[in-house]
Amino acid sequence: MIQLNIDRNVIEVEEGTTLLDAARELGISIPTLCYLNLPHLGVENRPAGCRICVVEVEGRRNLAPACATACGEGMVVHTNSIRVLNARKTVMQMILSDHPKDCLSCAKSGMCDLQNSAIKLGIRQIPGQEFALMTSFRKDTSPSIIRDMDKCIVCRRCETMCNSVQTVGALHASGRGFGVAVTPAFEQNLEDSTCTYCGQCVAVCPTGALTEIDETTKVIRRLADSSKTVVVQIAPAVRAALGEEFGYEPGTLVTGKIVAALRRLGFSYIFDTDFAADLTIMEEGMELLGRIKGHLAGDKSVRLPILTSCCPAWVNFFETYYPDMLDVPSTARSPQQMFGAIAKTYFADKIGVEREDMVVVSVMPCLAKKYECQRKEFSTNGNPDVDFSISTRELAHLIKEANINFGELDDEEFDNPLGYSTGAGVIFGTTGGVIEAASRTAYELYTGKELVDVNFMELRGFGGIRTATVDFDGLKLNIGIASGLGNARLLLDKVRSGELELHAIEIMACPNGCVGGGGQPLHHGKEETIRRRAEALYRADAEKPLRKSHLNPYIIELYKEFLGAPLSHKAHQLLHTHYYK
Ligand code: HC1
Ligand code: SF4
Repeated sequence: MIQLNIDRNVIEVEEGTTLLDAARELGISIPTLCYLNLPHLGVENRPAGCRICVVEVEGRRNLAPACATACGEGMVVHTNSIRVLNARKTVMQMILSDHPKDCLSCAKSGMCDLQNSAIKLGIRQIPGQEFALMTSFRKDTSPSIIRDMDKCIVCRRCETMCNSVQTVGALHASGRGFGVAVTPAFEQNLEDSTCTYCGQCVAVCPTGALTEIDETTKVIRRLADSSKTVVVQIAPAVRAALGEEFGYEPGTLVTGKIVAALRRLGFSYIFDTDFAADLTIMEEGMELLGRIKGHLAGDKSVRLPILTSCCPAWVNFFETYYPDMLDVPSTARSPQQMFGAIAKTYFADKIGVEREDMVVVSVMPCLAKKYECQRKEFSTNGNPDVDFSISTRELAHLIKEANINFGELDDEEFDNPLGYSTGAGVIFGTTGGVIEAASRTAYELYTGKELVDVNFMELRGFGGIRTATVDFDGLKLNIGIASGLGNARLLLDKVRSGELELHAIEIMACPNGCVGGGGQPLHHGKEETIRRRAEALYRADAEKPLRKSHLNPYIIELYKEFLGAPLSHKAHQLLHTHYYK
């Protein structure tokens, strides 16, 4: 153990502890900007690049970055001496000297770490600004994300997320001095890189350098167009997180208030992606059972395991890295896309609206859903099944912009038929939820028996890679679950090499599933926030009168009136897809 003195407090720490961690243990807050510690993901970003966390160590000539300086025996440290405060201010002024000053119109305004740090440090002027040459980079726009490197402070948090957590490797720092920027290889556009649009880089970016494509203006225009019927669907994970934008604790369920807010915003029909999640289970569950039965009958052409395919960043990832395994994922479309296809056929017919006059908007915790809407296989004659996908954050902006007092809204109910869901549809939003939902239905359809306890506790948890065996009345099904693309890669490599034999695998690109999505209120990867959102979804499930997708009366009606049966020709046309190398 090492003993040192920080701001006149004596503390004993283990060897290797940084000054930042030792100070935090004492309850002393040292500001940071580039530093990001996500122990549950096994990553710590501390390039010691920003220098905002400098502290004074007696006997040393230079100030030391607290995030990257190990405690030493007998050290005497001052975290807020005049010298330290002056240095931090100068460092901030230098960072700002090469940073755009358009905070008022920046997408991250109000939630920007750089802006907040500048406020805390009392920055009122930037000396020499009139002579400074601002570095300017071209903006890079992709279907989901905008890169504005003028606003990059080279904290490299995005690199850590993309490379160490997601193992995608789409972003690297390049250049020197003022010309340094974080970019895909050869400075190509994100769209031409291996980027999956998972949005995890956006979730940790402390400035406006990485933001989502904002579709709210287009949505407002459609809402103002009286010739359009604008239908909205809300993804499972949104209801457990949107409240954070309005001062609620993480994990507060605000489903009824979201419905009420969307009605006030002028949407014609307020529906639930959870309905489509129930539909996904019907299609994917039948596909799973079909493959298992074929496998048991000795059919060598049957591919197992089956992989879930509802996460577009994951689809993007396996198309890039596992082109030899494209027949393994389920062909079921994601709930977002199933919803769009059903809304613009079955529901449009029901209410007598032409496809071209219906606009489908989705509210998603995800940025890759924007890209998914644009995949050409999800459109008819150029008319997309889902017109616009906005993130949870964008919905919060819409509500604030419309001056709606969210906290005072009374709960309202979804419209039917596409607004009714079972508890199985709700848990899609957290890691393990899709495979648990599928197991509830597949169990009853396979065994013909009632599943009394629907809680498959063995499939729940927050570990990045999990395996479990579920018992279908004697048939043991080996299930794999991974969240985070790095974990997905580890799991899939084992499947590819034959080291792991599984029947079904659920994969979600974002660590801990959609609750931790890149479009959610900025969580900076904090596990506790994401965990509480997940717990909220399990609570919502437990409170539902029906908890098995195949019992959803509106799903039963949909098959009876329109689709026929799961995996029917029509179901294949509207609800299934294919993948590209
Ligand atoms: Fe998800 Fe899904 S669960 S992918 O995480 O299958 O985004 O919430 O909407 O489509 O239902 C996201 C969440 C979401 C789809 C569903
Ligand atoms: Fe990497 Fe995901 Fe960001 Fe793309 S969206 S650059 S894959 S972290």
